[in-house]
Amino acid sequence: MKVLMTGAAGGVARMTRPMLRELYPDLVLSDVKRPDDLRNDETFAPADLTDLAAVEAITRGVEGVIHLGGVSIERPWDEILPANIIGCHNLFEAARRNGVKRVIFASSNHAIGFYPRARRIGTDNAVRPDGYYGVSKAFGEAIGALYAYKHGMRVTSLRIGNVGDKPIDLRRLSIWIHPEDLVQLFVIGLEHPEVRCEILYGLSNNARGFWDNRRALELGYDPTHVAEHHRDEALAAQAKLPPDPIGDWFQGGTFCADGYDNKDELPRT
Ligand code: 15L
Repeated sequence: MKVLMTGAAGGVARMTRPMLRELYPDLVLSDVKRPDDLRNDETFAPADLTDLAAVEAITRGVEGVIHLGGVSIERPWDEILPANIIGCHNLFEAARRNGVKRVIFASSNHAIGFYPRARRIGTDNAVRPDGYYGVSKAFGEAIGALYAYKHGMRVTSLRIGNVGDKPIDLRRLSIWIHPEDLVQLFVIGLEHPEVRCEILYGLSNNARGFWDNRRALELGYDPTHVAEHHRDEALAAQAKLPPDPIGDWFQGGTFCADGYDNKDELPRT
């Protein structure tokens, strides 16, 4: 299967590329800039996501896309708009024109960041973005659904928590995903015959998880990494952080606190 990965110079790509190139030897990597750890045996095709013709060129002959490209943190709207809204539309439209069958969209927990941590949510709850970045992820899920239902593309939106070797604080004990588990979800999105239009949560085996990920489990997801194995270290790191009444309340953490000026009582639902 010829797979294209956008955002190949970013952190999530760096952690997952070594595993993916074993599974998909024809993996093509794309980004605006060349990954500084690019190997001789990796194929790199530069493209700016805001340039539809360029995105059409890199999706030609491709069967599946892992779309990690765009801005990956909260930024002003004039940065989010081109990279994450226009760029995401270009990716889906170019993929449609080229008959790409499968797209995995890297959504984020920040599409639903304004749910309180005490509430366990699934994928039927309405989005509650915690910034422009979260809005762009909700947009990506929506345009993915459009291309799935209108054009028959098989689309998987992964609401990724925090990718890394271990959870780094209290919130991450709930939302952490190890790169090996994330690769499992990529493979489900690229290959599982039942995938039509899915929203799955990207978290490892986390006892404190905020999310009901039953659909991922139904599709065979079997996370092998256990957040609680890192509990003491994560809690020690948390103890060094200053209290944050807003960020500590909501699932999205500091993204929720950033610019928060809602004078109402905290929502309790
Ligand atoms: C994300 O969506 C970001 O891409 C990542 O940098 C982290 O901030 C992560 O969420 C998180 O919530 O920890």
